[in-house]
Amino acid sequence: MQRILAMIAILATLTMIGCGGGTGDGGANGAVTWKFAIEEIEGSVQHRYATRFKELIEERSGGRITVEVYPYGALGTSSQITELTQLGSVQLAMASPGHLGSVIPEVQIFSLHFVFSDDGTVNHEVLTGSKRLYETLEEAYREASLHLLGIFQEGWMAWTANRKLEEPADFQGLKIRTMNSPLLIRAYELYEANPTTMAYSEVYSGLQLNMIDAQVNPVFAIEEMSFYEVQSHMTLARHLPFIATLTTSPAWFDGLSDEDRQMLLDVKRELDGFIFDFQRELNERRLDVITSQGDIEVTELTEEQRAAFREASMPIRDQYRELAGERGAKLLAILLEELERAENTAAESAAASN
Ligand code: 6CS
Repeated sequence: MQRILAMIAILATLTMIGCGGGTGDGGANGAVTWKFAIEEIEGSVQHRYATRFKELIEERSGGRITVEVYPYGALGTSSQITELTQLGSVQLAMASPGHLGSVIPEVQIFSLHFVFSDDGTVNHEVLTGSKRLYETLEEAYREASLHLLGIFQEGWMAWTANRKLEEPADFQGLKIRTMNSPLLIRAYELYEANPTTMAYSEVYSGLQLNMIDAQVNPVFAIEEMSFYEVQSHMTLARHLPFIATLTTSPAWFDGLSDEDRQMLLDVKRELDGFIFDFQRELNERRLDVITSQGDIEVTELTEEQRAAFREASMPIRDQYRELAGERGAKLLAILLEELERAENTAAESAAASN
């Protein structure tokens, strides 16, 4: 019931600000508005993505297109934003795979621990450059009434907790909040934790009131959501980069003029590199804030400690194949192959430059 009431409130807001009609061919000069909902607050990686997107689209369309950015909270939770995109009430929205797992099981490939390269540049190349990965995943998005426009990283996920987390056994019984995805739950069950899901906006109070003991998010988010203020330990395990996807309403995307669609694709391509550099710098800066201002012990796991987690996480690959079916198995094979190829290329060019 609460969910239905929340959706009604959001739809009422959209009606007030003018949803459908405002996005069509618009007035006499063809003016249109593109509504862009994000899952993070101002100052975040997604916010920088959306504001740069707005600047570029408005500039290149000569002011004909206005992009309205709705930060986290304005139009509801991640799941509600996804529903609005499926309905076509917003044209563009960020959708973290961590919240999409029950809608698109295959996307949980981006929640697998210790599958990605330790080298962020290698991950970047594969996530933004692999046509096979994109096309296979886009098929699955379409079946869920979404169009997949882009995939990008927001930085390594880090664990914060009220205890040290240096080996899988440290997770035993730990009430850790994860995003709302069946595979993420299973991933932490493999470490014998007691995972639970809740909305992003409730995590801070959940930690403060000891309803949960731990959470997992990229460093920039741990800083801006103040999670580090209510936790005693932060662990950098590089088990998984936080990956976001940019989605659009399929009907809207297909109905764009050739010129506007090309402009959109060009801007998206430009943002691939822009956001990769931005998140790297932002995460570094925010880690400095946490270590210099926070009363939290920050630990970077050694390779030996990471190896113990990697081993404990291995069964998750079969669980993913089970949950995501044939297309999921195909996606995992593609991802592993592409990562290996990109790592070999990176190693070759490093050797050549020595
Ligand atoms: O933990 C979450 O739910 C959220 N974390 C980030 C960094 N972005 C969006 C997501 O909803």
